[in-house]
Amino acid sequence: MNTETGVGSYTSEVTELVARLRQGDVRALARAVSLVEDDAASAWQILSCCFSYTGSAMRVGITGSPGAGKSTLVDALARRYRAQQATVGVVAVDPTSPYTGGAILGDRIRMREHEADPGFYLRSMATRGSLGGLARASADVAVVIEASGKERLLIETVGVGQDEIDIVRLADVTVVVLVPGMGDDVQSLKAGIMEIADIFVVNKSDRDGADHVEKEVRAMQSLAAEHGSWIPPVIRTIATTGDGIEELERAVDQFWSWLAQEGRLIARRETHWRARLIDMVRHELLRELRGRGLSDQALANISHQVAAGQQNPYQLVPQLLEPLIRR
Ligand SMILES: Nc1nc2c(ncn2[C@@H]2O[C@H](COP(=O)(O)OP(=O)(O)OP(=O)(O)O)[C@@H](O)[C@H]2O)c(=O)[nH]1
Ligand SMILES: [Mg+2]
Repeated sequence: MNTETGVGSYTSEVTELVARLRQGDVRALARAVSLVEDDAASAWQILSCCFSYTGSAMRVGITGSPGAGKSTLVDALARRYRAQQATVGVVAVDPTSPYTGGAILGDRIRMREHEADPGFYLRSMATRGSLGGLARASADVAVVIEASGKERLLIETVGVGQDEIDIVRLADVTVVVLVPGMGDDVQSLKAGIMEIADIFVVNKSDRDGADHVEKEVRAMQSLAAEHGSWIPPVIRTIATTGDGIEELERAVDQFWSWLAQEGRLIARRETHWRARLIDMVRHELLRELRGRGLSDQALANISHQVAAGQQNPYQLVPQLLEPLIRR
């Protein structure tokens, strides 16, 4: 937290950078996203400044097993939105591949195709060793991209672990992508993934077994709890040909309209923010402590001393926090 400039006032660099990205300057947007992703010193100010321009975009999360066709679906959806003049931002989070991995490379190629289109922006992200992790970084990157005026945010992530489920919680609408065959038994899917689905997609419906997957999902729909009057539909698609994309788009719109009623959207975002706020506090406290010398090495030394019984953690932690809470 930058206390020098105080809450609500920004350095001229930050004001200028955000003004430029708001005007559609793609380089400024890319720079701001990088600063935020790297958790640079100016990140907090950039985010604070950008936040006032967020809240109205529709955030659609697309998750599913590796290779299920998420990117192809995201691309197809993005094209439909662009054809309707809606601006689109994509955050593609790939925790499994190294930074130079195939998926990211593929995403770069996708981006190049859209390069001439100022109404489209894609950012690929992979795991960084940084504090706070990928869920925080992707949430922050989404804020910056939305502030650049994108009306639809598509968030792609491999649905395998808790991290990815946290990322999906960023979304207002969650699409879970399943595929026939490949031993991809719906029963073996984590219940967590089933529960977060607002819409199921059976992609690669050109393959044998689409019926079977659809039947299994319908049989397990009781797991898709807490949806009240919304029954998650099952949409069949062939992302590579565009078959079913229109139906998917319609289902997303229908869910969005359903969310808009009876305060559901606010309730959903509130759940997201409850987790995020705690995460932000933890992140900032750790950052402050690191700024005061709590390096990885120092942490290792302290841990060693505590393990060896030479330090009392219940005394140590209040001591560490003391300078931060002193008025
Ligand atoms: N036959 C068929 N192939 C598809 C379909 N959709 C996608 N594919 C192919 O499946 C492969 C993986 O597609 P991607 O869109 O990269 O899948 P992904 O889920 O984004 O993959 P990761 O991000 O690596 O997890 C590509 O070769 C696609 O062309 C489909 O509906 N039918
Ligand atoms: Mg992908």
